[in-house]
Amino acid sequence: MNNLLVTGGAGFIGSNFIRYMMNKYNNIKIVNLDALTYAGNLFNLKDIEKNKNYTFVRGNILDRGLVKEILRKNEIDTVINFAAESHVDRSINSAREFVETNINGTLSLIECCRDEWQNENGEYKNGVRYLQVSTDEVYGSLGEFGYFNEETPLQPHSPYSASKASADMIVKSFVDTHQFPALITRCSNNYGPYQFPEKLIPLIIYNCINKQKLPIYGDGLNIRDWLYVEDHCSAIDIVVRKGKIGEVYNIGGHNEKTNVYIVKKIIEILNRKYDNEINENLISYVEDRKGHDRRYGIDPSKIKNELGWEPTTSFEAGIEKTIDWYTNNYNWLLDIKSGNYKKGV
Ligand code: NAD
Ligand code: TDX
Repeated sequence: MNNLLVTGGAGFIGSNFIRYMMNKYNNIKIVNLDALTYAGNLFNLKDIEKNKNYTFVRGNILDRGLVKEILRKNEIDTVINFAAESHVDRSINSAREFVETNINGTLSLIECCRDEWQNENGEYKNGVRYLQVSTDEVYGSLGEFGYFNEETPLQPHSPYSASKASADMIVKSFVDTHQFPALITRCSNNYGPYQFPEKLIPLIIYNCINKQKLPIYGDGLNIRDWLYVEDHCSAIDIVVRKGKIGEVYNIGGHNEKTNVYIVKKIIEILNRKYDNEINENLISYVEDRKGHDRRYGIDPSKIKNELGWEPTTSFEAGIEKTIDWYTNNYNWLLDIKSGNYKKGV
């Protein structure tokens, strides 16, 4: 792996991944292709933008001419596709962009890679790899017991998860039909710095700081399996380098919490460290999300046993670090909430 194309690198996980890779390796070049939708933000990579091994290109993964030019000009040997519409609530309001980027965008990207990487005898260039960043949501919802493993049937419920599941099937079909050198990762819920404040954890932090109501959907007992974003980054780094072509790897750290637990934990930490007027009176139970999945839980034994990956940040440490980051970077939150980060873009 020498020349990496990261798509969606100006978003939450993509920007953390680029930072992780730039800090870890000094011999890898990264091109970041991002359309800078509402979720993409160059403020996320301020500390990286001058690195000589890093290049940013504003563009859409659906732009075949641009994607092929990037692949050719930079002799890209590894593509990691983070680019997506990622918010479930938005997909409930309007699914079209999700189909466009998540399904058509993935298809377009892998077709471009195939065109650039495969010769007329059907052989691929040495060492080329494509990694599709997918999600545990493709498996649907669990009952009280059991976990998602890589053999769990796909049963997506939201337009978002259906679009991600469709993309996974397209990628797999290219592996099976064209021996396309792809891998798929399916991670549980991420949290950490630079997450857009529409998602539960940064939204609750922002609202607490501003003493606004803290909306909890339904009874608040839905369960998510939370992973610190840097642990997701280290898992992707291992899978893309050591994973077996054609395989799926689930990523998670057995850290299941109800939404009520998460909200109360954030209140407790902010009350202790930031402002003792932040308290549980701010909690407001609101109408449930349509089709709300009850529980996610990842069985990470494959990635652990086959590739030796394990998370290193406990939830207790990760949530403290995350809250410290948002309170120390409150201006980032303000810029995002006000839309200022889009000025000049
Ligand atoms: P995000 O919404 O923060 O970032 C998405 C990025 O993709 C943005 O920078 C956006 O500008 C860019 N983008 C969107 N459409 C594009 C297009 N057509 N062309 C180029 N760029 C485009 O998302 P995230 O939370 O960082 O998620 C990244 C990936 O990880 C997604 O594929 C998501 O499905 C997956 N994932 C996320 C989580 C999570 O908890 N956030 C968990 C598992 C998997
Ligand atoms: O205001 C809220 N109140 C609330 O109760 C919000 C925004 C969410 N919730 C609930 C819904 C979920 O049960 O909190 C839980 C987490 O919600 P989100 O942060 O929207 O995440 P989720 O829907 O679980 O999806 C996330 O994890 C998997 C990412 O957004 C996806 O991109 C990823 O694939």
